Amino acid sequence: VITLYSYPELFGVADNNGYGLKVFAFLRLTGLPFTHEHIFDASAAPRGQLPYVVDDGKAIGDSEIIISHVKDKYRLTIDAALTARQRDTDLLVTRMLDDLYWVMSYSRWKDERYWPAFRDALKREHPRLTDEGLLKAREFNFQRYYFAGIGRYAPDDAYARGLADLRVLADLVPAQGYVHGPAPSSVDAGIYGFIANIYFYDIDTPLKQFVMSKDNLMRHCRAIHDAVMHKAVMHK
Ligand SMILES: N[C@@H](CCC(=O)N[C@@H](CS)C(=O)NCC(=O)O)C(=O)O
Repeated sequence: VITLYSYPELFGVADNNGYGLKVFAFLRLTGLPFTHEHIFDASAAPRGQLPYVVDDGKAIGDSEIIISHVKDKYRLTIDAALTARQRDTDLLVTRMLDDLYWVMSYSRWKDERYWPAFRDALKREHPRLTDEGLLKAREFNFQRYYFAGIGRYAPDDAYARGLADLRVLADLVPAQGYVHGPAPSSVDAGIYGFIANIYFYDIDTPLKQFVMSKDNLMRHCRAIHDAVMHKAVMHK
């Protein structure tokens, strides 16, 4: 039995964090049963980061390790047909999404233009969050951004990174179907995790403006969203 522990929903998206939403979407696409627990406190997680799963009593952290664990253990075929080259692409995309993660997070917590909208959405949808708790989270994130490097960037320079990442995704995602063909594979769940957390947000950042200008990214995002929110099984 799998329990997924990840951050809470926002703007109709099942997790406001790209990594957690990737695992949620992956599990839903495979049809594997799981329970989803939304938490804010990451301290119980392996390495203190979300998401993590507990599978038959074993705690496993890191979205990529979780996905490869469940693929092995439950003999999932979602990625079985991929070539070595496609697997290499998946790794490159996954690492690039790590870069986009920082820019996206920066836009929410650090850019004074968008922080109020993000804060208000969190407070509206999760009334138990306090101003004090949000301030602490914000200061913690400022530290993370500083040490990761992105915190030393002026907003326009930060967005230049994120927009370069999004441009590559816009070139990769086809007009119809999914990255590696007519059915989604795990890389589509990963892309959804991050794009949905931009596209469905009512916060008009440069990242969102870019996504809104790309029909293929929007279509891909909506297709995965419909599949995972309505529990359609697209793979056995
Ligand atoms: N490589 C990890 C990254 C997960 C991650 O960055 N989680 C962040 C989301 S904000 C987190 O839990 N941060 C809290 C912390 O670092 O203390 C994965 O793929 O799951």
